[in-house]
Amino acid sequence: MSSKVLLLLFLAISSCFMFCNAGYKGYPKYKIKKNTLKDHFYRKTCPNLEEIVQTVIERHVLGNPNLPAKLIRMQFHDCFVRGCDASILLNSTADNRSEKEALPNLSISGFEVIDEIKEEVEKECKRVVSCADILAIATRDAVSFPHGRQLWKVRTGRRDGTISLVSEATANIPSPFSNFTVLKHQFQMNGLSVRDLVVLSGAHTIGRGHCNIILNRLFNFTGKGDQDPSLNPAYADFLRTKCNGGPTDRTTTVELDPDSSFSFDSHYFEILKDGKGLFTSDATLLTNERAKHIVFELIDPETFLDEFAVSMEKMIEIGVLTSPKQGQIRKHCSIIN
Ligand code: HEM
Ligand SMILES: *[C@@H]1O[C@H](CO)[C@@H](O)[C@H](O)[C@H]1NC(C)=O
Ligand SMILES: *[C@@H]1O[C@H](CO)[C@@H](O)[C@H](O)[C@H]1NC(C)=O
Ligand SMILES: *[C@@H]1O[C@H](CO)[C@@H](O)[C@H](O)[C@H]1NC(C)=O
Ligand SMILES: *[C@@H]1O[C@H](CO)[C@@H](O)[C@H](O)[C@H]1NC(C)=O
Ligand SMILES: CC(=O)N[C@H]1CO[C@H](CO)[C@@H](O)[C@@H]1O
Repeated sequence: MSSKVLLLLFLAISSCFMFCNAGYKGYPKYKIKKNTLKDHFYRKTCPNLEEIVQTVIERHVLGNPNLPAKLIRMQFHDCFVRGCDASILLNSTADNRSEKEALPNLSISGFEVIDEIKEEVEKECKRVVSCADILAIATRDAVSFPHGRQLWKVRTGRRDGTISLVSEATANIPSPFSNFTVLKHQFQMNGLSVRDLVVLSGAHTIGRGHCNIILNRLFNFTGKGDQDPSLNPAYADFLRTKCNGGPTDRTTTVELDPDSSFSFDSHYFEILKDGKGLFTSDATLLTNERAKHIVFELIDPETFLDEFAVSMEKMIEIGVLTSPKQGQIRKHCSIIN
């Protein structure tokens, strides 16, 4: 090849590095790239880290069985905005409203548990362990606790971001009203496949959602006082006994996976198949043939847990900051240093 061709090739490739990830519609440019997380990043600098996290988490989960759902949702929201950099943990400042304030954060809680773990960790390993890693380990341990084994692997070495903007949360966190095409795209933007989308939606096997998010499906789907035809009619009747279209709908919640909302299992895919997915974003997984096929595969309990581990291990490494030049190790998880 002539040197001119090589130069052109080089220019094409290097400009792609700079611009190909440029995102769409105001998405921030997270680099989806190979990172340098390690199996035991803190082996030397904080050997007891995992034990400390596990001890605090188990105590809290025993007292609050909702915590696993709160934390895994927090982890998802963190990773979808600027990568898994603990930006979700930051408080608003005088200048900037932070991600926590975004509407999609509705009902995210558990921040104080992360703060408590950080405090414990700081006592033993001062300014060594990132809040992003603590969130990842804490989430894994909270969800895993009832199973008596770690459900997925958490590699470590993330650093903490310094920016948290409400506008980015609003733009990047998937909406419960979205259709399959939009969700697929949002996951793709984060390096996640259709399979990951379906598998990770399985996290809706635990936890609850607010009535006001499903009112359209129950009462006025097309503006003609009708209900969403993709919602199981008997289940819609049941939901209307909880969500009545009144003012309490802002605070009333219903289970995402009825009768099984504390067990992290494949039951979500069972009910989804029966038209009992709570949100449009759940039901829409049946509107695509490939996704629907995956839904049916995931009804098998062991397939679900195995695949969830694979997809979760991908999700928790989205856009991580790993170079010492990037980000920082926060002292307090809710403010930058
Ligand atoms: C596919 C796109 C997704 C959408 C549109 C979505 C949307 C929502 C919404 C609207 C809620 C209810 C919030 C409330 O009313 O308080 C919710 C709850 C929840 N989501 Fe998702 N979610 C998605 C994916 C995920 C993923 C990937 C995870 C985790 C891996 C997850 C975990 C949870 C959990 C555990 C809850 C229950 C939270 C609680 O009990 O407080 N979701 N989700
Ligand atoms: C962040 O906000 C929470 C809740 O408002 C508060 O409890 C916490 O003390 C704040 N963090 C810092 C470091 O001020
Ligand atoms: C607010 O966010 C902007 C954009 O990230 C940043 O440049 C600015 O320093 C932030 N201000 C504060 C007080 O955090
Ligand atoms: C999905 O939603 C987007 C945004 O609302 C819309 O532009 C698109 O037409 C929808 N796609 C389908 C297949 O309904
Ligand atoms: C249903 O939606 C339509 C169109 O948005 C609206 O005009 C109508 O008042 C709604 N009906 C009820 C009962 O909320
Ligand atoms: C936990 C948390 O910070 N929730 C916030 C989410 O956004 C709403 C609306 O802006 C705030 O009122 C909540 O405080």
